[in-house]
Amino acid sequence: MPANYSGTWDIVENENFEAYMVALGIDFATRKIAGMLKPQKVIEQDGDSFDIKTLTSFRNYSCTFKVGEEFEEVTKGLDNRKCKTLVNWDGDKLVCVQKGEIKDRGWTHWIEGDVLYLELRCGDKTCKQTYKKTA
Ligand code: YOG
Repeated sequence: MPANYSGTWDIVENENFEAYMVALGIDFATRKIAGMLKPQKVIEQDGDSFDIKTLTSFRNYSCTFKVGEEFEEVTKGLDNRKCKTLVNWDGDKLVCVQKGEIKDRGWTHWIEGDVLYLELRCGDKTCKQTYKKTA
């Protein structure tokens, strides 16, 4: 039985997001707006099937996948790149590799109680986000 990430999670910490966005090539004006946002994750999980929505007042991003099955991800509204994306379990951690133009890109999620962690990696830059469960 894998861990259950389902729920609504509100951001409480967002460390190094600016450097992560620079590494992704996001322009200055967009970074200034994005840096003010308080993203919410709405996660629906059924076993190995995930729907992760990242919601903000500026833009939303939605990603649907099955653990262990590579898919074509287009990071629409983010850096608008195409990746071959694969998410795997590492114990109860969700480890994502986004293969594409940018090397060493991916993210990792894990949960401790009602806290959801997310590490976003782009090259040698890592953004560390923390979310609290609100529903
Ligand atoms: O999440 O891959 O939970 O998809 C990363 C933002 C700002 C847009 C968000 C809107 C990277 C302008 C998704 C931000 C910055 C800045 C919220 C992270 C890029 C553009 C939509 C992500 C995974 C894991 C699931």
